Amino acid sequence: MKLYYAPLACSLADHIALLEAGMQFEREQVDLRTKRTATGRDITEITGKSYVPALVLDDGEVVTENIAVLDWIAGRYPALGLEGPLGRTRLLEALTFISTEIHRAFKPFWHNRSVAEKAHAAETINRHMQYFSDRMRGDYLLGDHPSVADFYLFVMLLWAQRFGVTIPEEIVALGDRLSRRAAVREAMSVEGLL
Ligand SMILES: N[C@@H](CCC(=O)N[C@@H](CS)C(=O)NCC(=O)O)C(=O)O
Repeated sequence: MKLYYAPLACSLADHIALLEAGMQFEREQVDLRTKRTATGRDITEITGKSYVPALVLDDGEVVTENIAVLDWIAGRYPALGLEGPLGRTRLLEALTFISTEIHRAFKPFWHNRSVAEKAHAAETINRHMQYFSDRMRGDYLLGDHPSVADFYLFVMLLWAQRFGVTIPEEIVALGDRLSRRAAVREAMSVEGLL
């Protein structure tokens, strides 16, 4: 199995999740500007979408889209998911909220849009983070143990720090807890983020 990732990209969530799950995997960095992988391949040969994350499974199947990759990992390592009749639904609900509302809201920062657009985006991001903060019932996003949704949110926290976006204190504290985990430190170290 091989993860194609880029430093500080949303693929960091999958990187952390694979390490947390103790899965055996290779990893290869992708330059998102040139679309070249570290071994000189064009990422478009691996995934026609030309972006990360892309997870190539042992049978050659390629899984893309963060929600799908994280759900796949949680399916194989249920400790990173959520128990109960609505467990998977709640997990997908959180992952989708992060992907389609929070991740997407960072676009004005990545594309260096106007000050007004960035201010509006920062307000949206803070409001969405507050939604999570108001509903946390344990040390982590969905309870007492970290799920793959925490790792995706963690990447959003790093982005918020990078762009100076204010986020609720409870979510900052969640990020601090996550950043002390061995898997998080290893993934960040490999990606050159420490
Ligand atoms: N819909 C994709 C989007 C993934 C995505 O936004 N990847 C970014 C990094 S965070 C990327 O590779 N961007 C480079 C590009 O689109 O050219 C998903 O949810 O996984």
